[in-house]
Amino acid sequence: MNRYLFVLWLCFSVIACQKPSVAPPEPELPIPAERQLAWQEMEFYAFAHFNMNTFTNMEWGMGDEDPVLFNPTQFDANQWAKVCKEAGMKGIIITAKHHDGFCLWPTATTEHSIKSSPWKEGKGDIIKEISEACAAHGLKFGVYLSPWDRNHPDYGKPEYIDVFREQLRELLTGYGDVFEVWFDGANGGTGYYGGANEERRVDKKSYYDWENTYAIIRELQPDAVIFGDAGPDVRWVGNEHGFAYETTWSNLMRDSIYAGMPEYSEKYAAGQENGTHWVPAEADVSIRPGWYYHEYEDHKVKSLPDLLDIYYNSIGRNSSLLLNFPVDKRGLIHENDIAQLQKLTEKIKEDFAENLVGMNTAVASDDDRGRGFGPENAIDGNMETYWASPEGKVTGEITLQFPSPITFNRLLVQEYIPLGQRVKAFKVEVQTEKGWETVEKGTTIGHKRILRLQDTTADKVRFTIVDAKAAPTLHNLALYFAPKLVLSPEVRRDKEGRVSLNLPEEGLEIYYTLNGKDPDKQSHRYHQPFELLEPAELKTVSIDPLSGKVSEVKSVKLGVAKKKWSLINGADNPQHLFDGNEKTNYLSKNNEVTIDFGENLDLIGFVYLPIQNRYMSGVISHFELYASTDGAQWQKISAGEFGNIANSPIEQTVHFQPVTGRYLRIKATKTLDDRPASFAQIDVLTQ
Ligand code: FUL
Repeated sequence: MNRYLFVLWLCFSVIACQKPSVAPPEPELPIPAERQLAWQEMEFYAFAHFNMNTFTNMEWGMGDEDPVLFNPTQFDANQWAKVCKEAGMKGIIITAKHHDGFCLWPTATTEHSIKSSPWKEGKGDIIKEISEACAAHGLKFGVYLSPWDRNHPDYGKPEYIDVFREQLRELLTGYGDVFEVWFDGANGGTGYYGGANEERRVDKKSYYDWENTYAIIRELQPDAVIFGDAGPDVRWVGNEHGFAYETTWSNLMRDSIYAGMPEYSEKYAAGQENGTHWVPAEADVSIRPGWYYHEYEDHKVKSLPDLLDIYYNSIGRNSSLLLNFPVDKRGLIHENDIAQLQKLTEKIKEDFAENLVGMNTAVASDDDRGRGFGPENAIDGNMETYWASPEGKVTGEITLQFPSPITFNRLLVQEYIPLGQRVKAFKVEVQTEKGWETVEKGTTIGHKRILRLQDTTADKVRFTIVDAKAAPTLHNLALYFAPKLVLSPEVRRDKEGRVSLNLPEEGLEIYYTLNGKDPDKQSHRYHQPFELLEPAELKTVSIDPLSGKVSEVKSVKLGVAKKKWSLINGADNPQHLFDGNEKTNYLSKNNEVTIDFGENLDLIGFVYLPIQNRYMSGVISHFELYASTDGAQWQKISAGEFGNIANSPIEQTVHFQPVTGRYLRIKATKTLDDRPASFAQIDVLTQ
């Protein structure tokens, strides 16, 4: 063979070896469009609710707000972008206009915008600064534009649709690439509407003529995905707590749905196996109870266990995660929110630090399509290659064999979605002395499915697709060992004086002391709730027996138990006052609560935990306290105001001169909203 022919032969052989020698699976419709595939890769990105509501302490503004109110003191788009980038988020979607109609850019369509605000003397442009900061930090940029506009005089009339479309054009032409356009399903109702102050309902199905609005987006930003209840590209997950479903299809019966339809969440949000269009789910959730900033929620930023649940129940269930920051009045992401976000990011990094399926793992399948579609493609780290069952076969197995036993508690699996979502049922098994044992069963996979499993040790793991719509494909199968989340236990004491210590994760040991010393492995080991009637300082710690990692010590000062306490002349549900559960509330009848301790106590203080609900009612701002030994003669022991309780509804403690009393009366002389006084919990301090 001459040299030229040899080189040609070599090239052919190399290509022939690499290229699959059998046909790839036929696409199983529906399949994602290019723009959707690019979006699927993003997985985790930020929502920023920052607009007029930030300055009026509202969630839904009425539309009559004075633009003069919009005036952030330290707005810094780079701070937002830096925080998001460092957390591994891939983009930011900003509320360019919320329901109140105030526009964050100098639009030509209305005077109700940043132009009329004092910020930068009306010459500023928040959208410009955010889009530029995103570009500078390598983040994608998206816009939320509320279809409902409670300010515009023409809302509800055909003329408004032109205004809305013009606003969209401005946003899609003036600020570079847009990755997602977000349309809210909340539409129509009361509003100011240019001074009309009336209710305007619209026909959600026809008023917006969505098809022609979408056409503008396709023309100006062909790569942008459009979000709405019904897509067309990305759909709402159907709740605002950030959870997708055990069974989550990206396929949707799109033509049966319109934005804001009442039965959407129940009937459509999980997608449908036989859905006609590819419209994957996006889980939107705020890091605080509200979407907008309220100082009174500074202590309510979601905990790490809550954020982890959101992560695993969204990204781990075939959905993306759109995590909202209620940007504060300064124009910054609040430090409490950043702290929690960082904890989440670090924990996720830790959980997925090392894929245990590696170079030394032997992989086999019961059957595959042939050369180019073998099981090695599911573990090669290459997202373009995949394992596939033969055409017509709707099951399949991949077995992983490790040189020595591994311990894992996370399984991550991905279908090759460019060919459609196929898997309907799967199971995970490990080989034990007794044979194959099932560790977990599941339904859908889609773009990504992550299972949180018990710690499992084995050297052979089998992943079986039990049923699928068509020959299954997998392009990634990985196992991880996530270290335990070693947090100090939550302490609760109920009315009977039973103390329980709770952790979000199983498998940790809990130790405690009652003598003021820091607990360690020599201290009391907690197994079940125990009775503690006397006042004590309870210190607790949790320890991971595997890694030896120890949590911070938590110290709680417990007063006298409430076993003998009773309420005199109370309203319904008196137990809610003393049950140690901050999620239940007691609503007083007459702004007064009188407690009988069942014995004389040497009182030195009173503790009030106001209602912790998202929407508060009856929060006490002014109070008087009275004590009595016989329930007849009353002595006033304290009176005052809970100064900042509107902004910071945390536990309030009142200290007073020592007094002996069997009875205590709390009189609410004023509540914030003049509704009957409410209580999440009350307690007393004794000598
Ligand atoms: C909802 C809106 O009404 C909320 O105010 C918030 O913007 C949330 C993301 O969507 O439908």
